[in-house]
Amino acid sequence: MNVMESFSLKGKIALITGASYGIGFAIACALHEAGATIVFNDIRQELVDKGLAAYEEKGIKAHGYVCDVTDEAAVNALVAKVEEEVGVIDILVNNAGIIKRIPMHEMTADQFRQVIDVDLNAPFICAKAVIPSMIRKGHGKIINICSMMSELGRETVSAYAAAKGGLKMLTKNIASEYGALNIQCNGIGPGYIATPQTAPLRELQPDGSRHPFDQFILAKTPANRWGDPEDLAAPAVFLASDASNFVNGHILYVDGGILAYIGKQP
Ligand code: NAP
Ligand code: GCO
Repeated sequence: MNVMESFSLKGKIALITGASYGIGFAIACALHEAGATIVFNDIRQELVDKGLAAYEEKGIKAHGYVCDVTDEAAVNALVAKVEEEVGVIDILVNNAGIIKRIPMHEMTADQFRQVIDVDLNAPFICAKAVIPSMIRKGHGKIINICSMMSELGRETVSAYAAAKGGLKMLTKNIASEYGALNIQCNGIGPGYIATPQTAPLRELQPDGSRHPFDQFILAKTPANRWGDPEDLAAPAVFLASDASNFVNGHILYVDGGILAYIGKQP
């Protein structure tokens, strides 16, 4: 096959979870540019409407649904509805996620469970829902949005790190379990990306100076900048396409070099 053609997603149907804005939206736009039909969900109608308007503005006719990815019955119903109204899902991007920044000794078990539920249990639920049709169709691509916290810890994000570390291993296990059936499951590990999720870490100080965490991230990132959601676009197309057919169980870190670097010397 022609190399450039192997990146084409023409005729493919992609479901990207939690993709009304931010990283999911940028990935969905990229998959569309490569030829895929875009299906997304979000947790509230208001977000789905906002997403639909944003896709339309980019000339993309996306299919948007309300669905809580932690609700197994709702996810199964969503997948059945998408199969009926759009077609069988070829590509699943598990993007929906939450974070709670709370010191571990102050975090309740319930708060810990909420993060694990959205960031780890939900990717299991969504992958489980699409795999049977992928097996019948003879191929499938699952991309799990992991994190720096799949590899590293830091203060206040115990639940998030536990979930994203678990998601890395779920990725490897799906690859192991279904690789022989031509299903590839890989992860993308974004570095620090400028989205609403990280906005509190980038807020300007009252005196107009950069937030200390913002300065910390710049000093930890060889690229010397925060990532943009668009930085994840082409890596997602690679992992969604035939170009990556022999790549399975891999986490592609798109982090401006954070994981390679000890940090700026004083
Ligand atoms: P985000 O705020 O985490 O966006 C995630 C989307 O998922 C939001 O629209 C959110 O809705 C939705 N969502 C939350 N819970 C849901 C549920 N139960 N069911 C369905 N949808 C739900 O923004 P983001 O920064 O673009 O993050 C996207 C993914 O990348 C997440 O998995 C995140 O952990 C990961 N990530 C982010 C960064 C970063 O630096 N930004 C880096 C590495 C990894 P609401 O708006 O209502 O919350
Ligand atoms: C935090 C951040 C991170 C990032 C991202 C890093 O509080 O440290 O929110 O966890 O969002 O996941 O890859």
